[in-house]
Amino acid sequence: MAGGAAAGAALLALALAAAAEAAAVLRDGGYEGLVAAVHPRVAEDAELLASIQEMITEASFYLFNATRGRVHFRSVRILIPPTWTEKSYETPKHESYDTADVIVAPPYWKHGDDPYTLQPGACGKMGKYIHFTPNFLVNDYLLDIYGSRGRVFAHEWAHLRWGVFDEYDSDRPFYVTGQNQVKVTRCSSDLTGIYVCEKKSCAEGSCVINKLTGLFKEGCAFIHERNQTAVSSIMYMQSLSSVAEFCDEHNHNREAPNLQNRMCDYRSTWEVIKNSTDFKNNPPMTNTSHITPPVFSLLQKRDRVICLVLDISKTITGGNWINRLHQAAELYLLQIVEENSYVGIVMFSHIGEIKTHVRQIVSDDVRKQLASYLPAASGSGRTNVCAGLQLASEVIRKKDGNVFGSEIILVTGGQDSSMKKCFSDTVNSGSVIHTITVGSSAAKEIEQFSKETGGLKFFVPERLDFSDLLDAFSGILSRSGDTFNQSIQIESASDSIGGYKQLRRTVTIDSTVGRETFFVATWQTAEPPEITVSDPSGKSYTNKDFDIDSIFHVARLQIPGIAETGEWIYTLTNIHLSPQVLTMIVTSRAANSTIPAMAVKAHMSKDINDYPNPMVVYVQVSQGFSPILGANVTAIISPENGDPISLELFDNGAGSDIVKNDGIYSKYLFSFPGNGRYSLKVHVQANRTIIPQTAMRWSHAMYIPGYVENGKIKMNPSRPSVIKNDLQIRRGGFHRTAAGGSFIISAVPVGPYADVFPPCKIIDLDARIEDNKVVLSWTAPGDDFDKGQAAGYEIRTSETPLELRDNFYNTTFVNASSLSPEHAGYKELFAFKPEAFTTENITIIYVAVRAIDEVLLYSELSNIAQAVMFIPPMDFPSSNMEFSVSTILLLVFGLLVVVCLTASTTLCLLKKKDKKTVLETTTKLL
Ligand SMILES: [Ca+2]
Ligand SMILES: [Ca+2]
Repeated sequence: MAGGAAAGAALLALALAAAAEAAAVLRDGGYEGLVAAVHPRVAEDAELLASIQEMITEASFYLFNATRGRVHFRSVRILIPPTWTEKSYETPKHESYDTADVIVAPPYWKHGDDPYTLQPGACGKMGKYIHFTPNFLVNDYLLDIYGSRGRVFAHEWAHLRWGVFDEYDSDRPFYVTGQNQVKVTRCSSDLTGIYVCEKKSCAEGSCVINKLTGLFKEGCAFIHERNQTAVSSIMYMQSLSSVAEFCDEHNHNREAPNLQNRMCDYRSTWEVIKNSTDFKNNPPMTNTSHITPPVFSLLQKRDRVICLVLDISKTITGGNWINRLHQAAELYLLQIVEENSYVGIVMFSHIGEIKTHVRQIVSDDVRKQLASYLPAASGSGRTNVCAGLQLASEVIRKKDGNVFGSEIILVTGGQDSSMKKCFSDTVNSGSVIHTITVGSSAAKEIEQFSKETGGLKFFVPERLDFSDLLDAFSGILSRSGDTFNQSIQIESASDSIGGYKQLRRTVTIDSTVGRETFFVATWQTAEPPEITVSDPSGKSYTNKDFDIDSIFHVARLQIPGIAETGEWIYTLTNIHLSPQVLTMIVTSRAANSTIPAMAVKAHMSKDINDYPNPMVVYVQVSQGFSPILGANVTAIISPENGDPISLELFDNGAGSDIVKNDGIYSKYLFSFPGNGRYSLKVHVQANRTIIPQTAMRWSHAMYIPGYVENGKIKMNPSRPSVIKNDLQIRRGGFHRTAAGGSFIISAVPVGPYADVFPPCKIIDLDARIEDNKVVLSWTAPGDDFDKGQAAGYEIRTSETPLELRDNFYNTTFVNASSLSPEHAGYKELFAFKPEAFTTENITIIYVAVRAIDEVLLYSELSNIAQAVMFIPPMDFPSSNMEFSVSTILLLVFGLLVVVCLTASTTLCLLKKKDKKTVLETTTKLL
């Protein structure tokens, strides 16, 4: 991909897919409506489309066999970006780049074509999307490195859909077994191959054992035989032609220190897959002998058509609904909605009225003209959502006769029992419906419109004096992947300010944003507050620089050109005696089309939750596909009534956070003041920007170093080296806010509340051996999930992980009474001398921990940690093995000349006399 390679060299403005559920649905053993979307920055290439189809077709048959006739792909939709030539493609309905199962986009880091799956949840939870690079799809030299594309697809699909993890581990490629043998982290352990050293770091040119760890030193790689008899596993090395199955309970390698074992409690991938919703709800097909290849449809969305459908029947006690609605919808039209979109406006109470048919936004004047059509007065009391939706359909259809792929932004707060009348027609029309539900009296079915059409949904509490409605509108962005043209919310602050008092804050504008920067203030009284905004150079803007709308109480300032990078200070002074709510919203857009802006996405683990089950709040902070570390992330969760809940989120690999330092911050949410709707909003702030350069922490396809084929080693080119520094730290911080949608809570009892919340599961338990002692470390959970302080720990050990998992009470108890738990989030350290080590010749033990709270509620069992007692190696190899070793090494020696010629950057030396080279599978190999 010539264009793609050039594009890949620069960091591009890429979107991370939003938090929507996977698009594909499983029916009668076939996945239907799988969406693969191409990023608008990918150069047009028909080969790419052919390759996607070929890949998924191959995957369908492969997966059908691997799952023993349970699943295959029946229909696939490929979403072609609007940047490609217009052809006779179909028009998408609800599909979008942001909600696709599979995205094709330039690489996530500079040299990486590793396909990967964004998988932020626990074992068995669905991931967000699979990312393939254009290079991976069209360049055949990568076939040797990753194996056939269809098989890679099957591997990634298992990550995405069934929440299983990789069975290799680049951090721990080798391990020492209970029999004191060095082995390769793999599944199944029937796979054969030899050890080869491919780096200068190997002293004698061959694999050397580090006497301290018992493992091979860096640079040693295990090179698999290309022709094997082992059939497992797809989550390890699906590229091998013999591999056609997942590891199951019979051949699963329980000793391998990989993510699958750690995350899934030593269950095999097949056991986890069998337990997935897909498999539980879909019995095996009765006739499994024959399946047809998937059917592909090619879709392309040209114009973005939006209709605002605004409820003017709503009343709010002590507030002015029309004012609030006007302020927020105007903000959307003037600052948020992307250039070139077509926008129309409908309002409704008991009847609907078309305010304007669609106009294309080609200038600021069009934006202002559209805003002039916004409703200025409230309507009669009754609410008739269908009246509004029917007119919206008319407005959209008038553009070019087609409703498919259009968007409706429905804002409503009144009671309406007649929604059933138009529900199915609306949902089936092909429009995506984004809903903003206001207050607690809104009809329960509103969110169903979003759910059924893949739209966004927001909730705004009745306390309309805050900025929630403005934030909801700010969160409705195009979902095409074109982040360069999207609005970015930098600041959203609102507070009740006393007479003659000030709202004064500092907001950092970073170098990735600054184009079309707006400062917008709102207030309640007749006269505006005194406003000042100072830029980093000290230049001040005051009321006279603002565009002030005294009817709707909005003041707007657009900073000319690109807003200066640095700290901006704003002050709103209430010039009245009585207190009033003042708000300040700052939005901007990316400064540069080739440098992605720092972006924030927030979502909840579920849409609907029953007390006392916990939920998880996730916030992803990124620049393009690169994670941003070290940010302060605060989530604000607002109920229908009562005070908002504030939570601090962490990216520490503990509690709810599955992976440390991946830019995904999280926290448990479990305490709710009542039933009903809740909204999520996040504030992200950092004083400096930290981006790891080398991290590839997500579930990704293996970069295969080479194969042994017919007794000869054939190495692939080494992975392109990356910048040595692990972290890139940039001067200067940033600010962001984002609306994260809404969710519904039920079954919350009326107080007083008993403690029904156990400590959370410990997921980062680590065990190592020091001086005949087992040293454990983990992050402390709390009394309630990850909050507070637990009362104690129960620690047990066993020689097998399964005994700990399935029979915890019968395993060896460790006296931990001296251990008093730390506050949640702090590190625990505990050492003990295991009895087993003193009495028997045992070198490997497994440890697990449960935390206990004040009312004797137990946490789930922690991850099961493995500690290996290393005894310096026996004399390797035995005399009859030596023969084998020499034979192999001679072959290797003959070959590496070739390898060295073709891959000159790799220093490949192997000497035939190294006794420390352990050939685990010698007999099988020869
Ligand atoms: Ca994380
Ligand atoms: Ca508790």
